[in-house]
Amino acid sequence: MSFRTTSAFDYVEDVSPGSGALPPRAWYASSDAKALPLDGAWRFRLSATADAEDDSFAEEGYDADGWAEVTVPGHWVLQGDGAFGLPIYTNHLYPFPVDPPHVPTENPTGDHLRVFDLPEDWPADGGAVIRFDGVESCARVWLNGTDIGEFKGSRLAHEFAVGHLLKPKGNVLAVRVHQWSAGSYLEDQDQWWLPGIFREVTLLHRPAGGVLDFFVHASYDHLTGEGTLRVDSDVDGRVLVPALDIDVATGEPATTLVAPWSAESPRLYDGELVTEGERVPLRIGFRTVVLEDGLIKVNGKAVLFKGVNRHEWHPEKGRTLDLETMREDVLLMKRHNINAVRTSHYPPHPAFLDLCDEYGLWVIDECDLETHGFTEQDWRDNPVDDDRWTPALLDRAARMVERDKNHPSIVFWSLGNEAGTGRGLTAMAEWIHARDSSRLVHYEGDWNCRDTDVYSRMYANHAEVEQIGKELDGGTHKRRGLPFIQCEYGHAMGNGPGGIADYQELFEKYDRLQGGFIWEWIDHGVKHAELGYAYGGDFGEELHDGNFVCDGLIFPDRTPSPGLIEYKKVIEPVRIDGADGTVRVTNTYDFADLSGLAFEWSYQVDGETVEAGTLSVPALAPGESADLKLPEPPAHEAAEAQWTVRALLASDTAWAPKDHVVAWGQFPASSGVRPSVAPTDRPVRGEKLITLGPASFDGRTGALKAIGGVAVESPRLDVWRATTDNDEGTEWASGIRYSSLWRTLGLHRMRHRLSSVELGEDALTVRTRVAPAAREVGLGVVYRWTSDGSRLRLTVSVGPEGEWTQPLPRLGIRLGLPEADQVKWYGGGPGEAYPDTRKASMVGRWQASVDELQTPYLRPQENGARADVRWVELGGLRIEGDPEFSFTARRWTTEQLDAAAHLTDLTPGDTVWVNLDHGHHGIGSQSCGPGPLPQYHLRAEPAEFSFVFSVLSR
Ligand code: IPT
Repeated sequence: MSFRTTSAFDYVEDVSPGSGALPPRAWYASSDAKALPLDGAWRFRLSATADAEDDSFAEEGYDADGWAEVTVPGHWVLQGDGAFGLPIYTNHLYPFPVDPPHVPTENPTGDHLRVFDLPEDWPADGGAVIRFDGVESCARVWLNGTDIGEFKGSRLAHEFAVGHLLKPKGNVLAVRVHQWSAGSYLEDQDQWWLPGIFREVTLLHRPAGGVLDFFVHASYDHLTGEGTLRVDSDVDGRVLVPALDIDVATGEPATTLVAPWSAESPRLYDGELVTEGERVPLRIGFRTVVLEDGLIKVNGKAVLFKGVNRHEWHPEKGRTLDLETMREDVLLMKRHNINAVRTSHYPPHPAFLDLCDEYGLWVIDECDLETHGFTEQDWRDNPVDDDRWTPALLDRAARMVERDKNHPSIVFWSLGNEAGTGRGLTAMAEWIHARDSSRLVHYEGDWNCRDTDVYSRMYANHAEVEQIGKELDGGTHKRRGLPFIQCEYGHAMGNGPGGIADYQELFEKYDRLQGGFIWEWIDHGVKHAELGYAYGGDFGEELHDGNFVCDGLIFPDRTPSPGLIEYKKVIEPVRIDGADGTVRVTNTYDFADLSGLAFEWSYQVDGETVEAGTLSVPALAPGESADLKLPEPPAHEAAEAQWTVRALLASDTAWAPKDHVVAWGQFPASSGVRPSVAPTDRPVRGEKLITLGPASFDGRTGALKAIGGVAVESPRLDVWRATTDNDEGTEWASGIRYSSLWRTLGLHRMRHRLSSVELGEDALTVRTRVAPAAREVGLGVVYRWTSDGSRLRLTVSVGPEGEWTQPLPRLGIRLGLPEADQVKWYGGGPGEAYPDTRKASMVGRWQASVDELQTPYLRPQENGARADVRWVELGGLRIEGDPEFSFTARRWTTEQLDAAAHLTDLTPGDTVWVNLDHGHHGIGSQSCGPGPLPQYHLRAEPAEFSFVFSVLSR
């Protein structure tokens, strides 16, 4: 019989948070105490198990010359071109047996070594601490051969006192990092598993009489306009705020008139905490967060969160983000009208919170805690309901709150994500409430809201959200008194999310609904030499969740996806609508009046702006509206005309320049004339061809061959689209899986049976039946061609036969053109739009190349449709619609798009395939959430639509 005895490696599987670290405290950059960053190249040795090597590498004089190198901060699996292992992506499944607190014997372990000298001017007196800002998932640390402790809690800071161990030269810092530990059970977030020292390591001098920990309390009384500041500090000192003439002792309150902090006007006052041995800069924002009358109020006002969930992500560096990347996130959010961030699902790099304070974003700071994989066993053995784990949970809560407590942007502490329910969560909430009464507590996993100050849900559908808004949802007594937010909704995976405008309407209609946070900010695609961007499965993981990790509003390179453009429009802080020469402007900010915005009108005829001017709008207060008269419209011929009114920044702000468009509205002034073709020509049968006006058709099949000099792959009915991630759906999350319903029915392999080609007086009529093998259902399709000699009109009539129980993916025609590059159109643009994602589509004249029309979703799928198109010109043809239509144009077929797994699978062919669609099924959000609302369904119903083709003169 053999058994394992206690060993030097037991800490890996120990449920305790660790040993040796200092108590958590506020994270700050001192004005005068020295700091030595230990970033850069470190010696690195990878072992297959935790106990493969002893600790001799930590000894001074150890020869690590033969070791590899990694860059710190960084994840080792993203360095070394695969030599150091590879990333693993799982959503909620643990990539190891659920056997808490045990982890596999195969436990990649990275030994990191760094030798450093103290700078010449490093003070001889005082102490020093070494701070680790983030290490995944468990580390043991030695300095100059002395074991100083070990810790878990990957996205939390840990400090160790090391002053007594330092020497001027040749300090040896050794860090052993294990990929798997007991801590991994608490870190089952939906993201890549990426071991390493991924945030900075810094040596901090601690002067005698220096600052230890401090807590800035800065409240705002909206009735008097006064702010009260009190800085509690472990070490006594003074608090200075020159702009407010404040000079008080720590612990003493000072009250004076102030400008409050809000996400809309993030007023920060520079201050200083001065102790005998140190000066620390403070950035003080005065605001008061309360739960009152069942609402979350800041500075006396209920706020509406227009939020997003942000994971830390960089396509090459993983969760190692530099300051500029963090700033880019914040600027992009601000420029797209986002006012709130949930730091899903762990405390971010502290610098990100500084940026939120500075630029203005409401923050839900979330603890590094998720035990989602236990759902597979009905939450049995869930660590959050097991007292042995509670110290680790409390440690995580304290490390978050203590590190981040001085950020005015944080309004909620979140206990974590998807961890079920249990006593450990209650203990965390109690600790947090006691430590910081100036903020509220969030957690989604307990719908009874035992421990929380808000009723929070994820992916609740519109009907349920409306019930909650109307307070008809029942629930516990406590829950009934709480406001509601959707901490996740609008799953932005691939094409979508659809239906967010319908949510926003509800959020704005019912007071109890205080908004939501789109899931999520960025696609976690990993830059990859062959695949462009890799997702789950691309690294040969035995268990993975595919491209479920690519569900953001921005692509991995941080270019906005259409989802972000749509969200910006849906949440714009000014509503602009109008009719009959009057425009109504409504201020939907929570705090700001409209004095920061300038307004412009323009008048378009057939999509071209013919006149424009400024509009003077009063500085409306939040919630106020004004009806303003527009000027007399210019005289023009009978044509479609619209008013477009824009709200622009009146001057430069910290986050966007003057003239940045914040909001817009468009409304009709006069309607246009539909394209008409008098059927004067008669189809003529030749030897092999039938001719009609400028067109020639195959004499046997009636298929169009050319219009004038433009050869055409004949248009024919098309109902298929390369299924989107939302069409794919998920069994566990939504149960709506159009893709499998449609494929079972055979909509991706429709057969076309020709029944007749009829040459009439003034029309060529081709009758067909379009249906899938093995099924009774079908579509009777009649193509009727007419011409006035120069133009060609096609009218398509569709009549469903049999019993159709499923919606159609799309309904329209597909044709091929031998060459097409530049595309011009009059209709919705500039970006893509589908029935439930079309708020941001603005009617106008647009142009793009065929390549630019493609939206590069990481997993290829239907994309790029321009909606409400009156006409499009491409490949030498002008195509007008009656009624308006939607089009896509690509250098590959729908079938190729459907089959591709990565963008690199798509290679341009010789033909540009053009779909002209009468309708599309809505997009929805059922990759994780509800499907398209009924009004966006494309039912199989009788339909008729026409296109007029003419040849463009070159
Ligand atoms: C929800 C998770 O909280 C989030 O991390 C992410 O996985 C999202 O789903 C899907 O992308 S949990 C789910 C059960 C709704």
